[in-house]
Amino acid sequence: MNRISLISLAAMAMLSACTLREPEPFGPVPTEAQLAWQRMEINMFCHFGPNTFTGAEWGSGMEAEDVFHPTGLDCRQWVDVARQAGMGGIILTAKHHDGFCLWPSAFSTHTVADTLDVLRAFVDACRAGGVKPGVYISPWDRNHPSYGTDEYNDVFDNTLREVHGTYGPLFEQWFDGACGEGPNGKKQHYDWPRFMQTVNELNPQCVVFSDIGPGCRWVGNEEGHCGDPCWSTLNTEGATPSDNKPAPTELETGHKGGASWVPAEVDVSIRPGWFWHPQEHPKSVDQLMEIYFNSVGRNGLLLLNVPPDTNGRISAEDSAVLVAFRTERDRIFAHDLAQGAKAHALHRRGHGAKQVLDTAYHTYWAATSRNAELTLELDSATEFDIIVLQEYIPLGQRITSVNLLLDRDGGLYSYSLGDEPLCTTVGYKRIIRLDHPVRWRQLVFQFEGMAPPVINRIALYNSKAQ
Ligand code: FUL
Repeated sequence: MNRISLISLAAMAMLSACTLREPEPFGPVPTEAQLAWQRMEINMFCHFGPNTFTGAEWGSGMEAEDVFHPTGLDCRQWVDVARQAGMGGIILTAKHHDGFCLWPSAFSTHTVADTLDVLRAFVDACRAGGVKPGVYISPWDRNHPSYGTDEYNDVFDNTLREVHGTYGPLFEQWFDGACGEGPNGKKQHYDWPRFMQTVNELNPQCVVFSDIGPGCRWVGNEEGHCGDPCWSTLNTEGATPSDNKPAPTELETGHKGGASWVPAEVDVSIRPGWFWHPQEHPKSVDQLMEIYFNSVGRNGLLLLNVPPDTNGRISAEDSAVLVAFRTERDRIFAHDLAQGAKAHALHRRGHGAKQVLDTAYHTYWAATSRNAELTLELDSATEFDIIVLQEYIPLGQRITSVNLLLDRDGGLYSYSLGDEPLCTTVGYKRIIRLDHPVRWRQLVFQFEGMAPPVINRIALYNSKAQ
C-alpha cells in the first residue's frame, strides 16, 4: 500500500470516529427530574379548600374551620379519573391564599381537624393508584397572624419542612406568584433562597414551580397556551419569583439562548374558576383539544385543573369530559403513518435518520451541520394533517426553524406558502396542524438550529381518519 492510500485510510478512520462520536449537549439541558416531568405531558391540578364551600376564589382567611366539610371525600376517585384521563400526576392545593391547611399543621391554627387529614388521604391514594402526588402551598397567607413579619418566613419554612418531610416525596412543589397583604395589612418579603433550599434538601427530585422556576416556570397566562416560539430556556439572573422577573409575555416565549433550563407549565382550569362552584360547567372536548395542541403541542406541560366538589369528589360532568378528551387524543394519535417509511439524511452523526421513526425515547438522528435535511419516503402517497416533531432535549433545545418540502408532479415544493416556516422552535414536542389534509409520499424536512439538530421522533397522523 502506498503512502497516499495509507494517509487516506487513516483520514477515513478518523472521520468515521468523528462521525460516530456522541453529540455534545448544547446550552442548558434538563435535569433527570425535569426530563421525567416533561415526559408526563399532562397532569391534574386540584383546587380544593374552604372556597369550594363558600363560592369564593380567594378566601379571606377568616372563614370558620368547619366551613370545610366534604361529605364523601374520596381521593381514590380523583386518582381513577386522572388515570382514565391519561394524567400521571396530581397537584393538590394543600394551602391556598386563605391559609387553610388541608393537613393538621403544627404551624397554623387554621387547618383541618386531626381526623380529616386530606393531604394524607391524597398522597396515599396517589401512591396506591400509581399516580405521582405534588403540592401547591401558597406563600401568600391571609390568615396567619405573623404574615408580613420576618417570623412568617420561619413559619413558612417550617410548613414546607412539615409537608415535604411528612408527606414526601412529592414530584412537584407549586409556589404561587400571587402576593398580597396579610390579616395585619402587611405584605411579606419572602425568603426565596431559603424556601428553595428547604425543598431541595428534603426532596432533591422535586420539580419546583414558580414564575421563574427553577424546576419549571409559569407560562405567563391562565388561558391554556404557550407562546410561539416557546423556549424552555430562560434568563433568570437577578430575578426572584416575586421581583425583577421577566414579563408574562416573555414567560410565554422563554428566551432563545437563555442561561437556564426552565420549561413552561401551562396551568388552566377545566371550569371558569379554579375552585368548584355549582353554577359553573366544564369546557368542551373541542376546547380542551385546542388547549392540548397549544400547550403540549408547543413544548409545554399541561396542568389541567379539575376541582373536586363539596362531596370531595370530581363531578360526573367533569370526569365525562376528561374521558372524552382522552378518547379523542387516542383516536387522533392511534396510527403513526410514518411507521414503515424510509428515512435518510446526508448529514448524520453515526445515528441513522431512521431513528426518528422508532418509539424509543433515547434514540435519535443527530445532524452534523446547523442546516440539515431529512427525507421521509412513505410506501405510497398518504393523507395526513398532523406532524409531530420531537427534539432530543437531553442534548438541549437547538432548532430555530423547520421547513417542509413535499413532492408533487415530480418536483419538490415548500409546504409553507409565504415566508413562514412550518414551525420555529420544536423542543420536547411540537405538534403541527396543517390547514387542510395533504396527500404525499415524499417529505423533506429542512432544519435550522443554533447547533446541529438532534431529533428523536417524527410522526404523521390523519385527524380525519376514523
Ligand atoms: C393564581 C391564584 O391566585 C389562583 O387562585 C389559582 O390558585 C391559580 C392557579 O394561581 O395565582
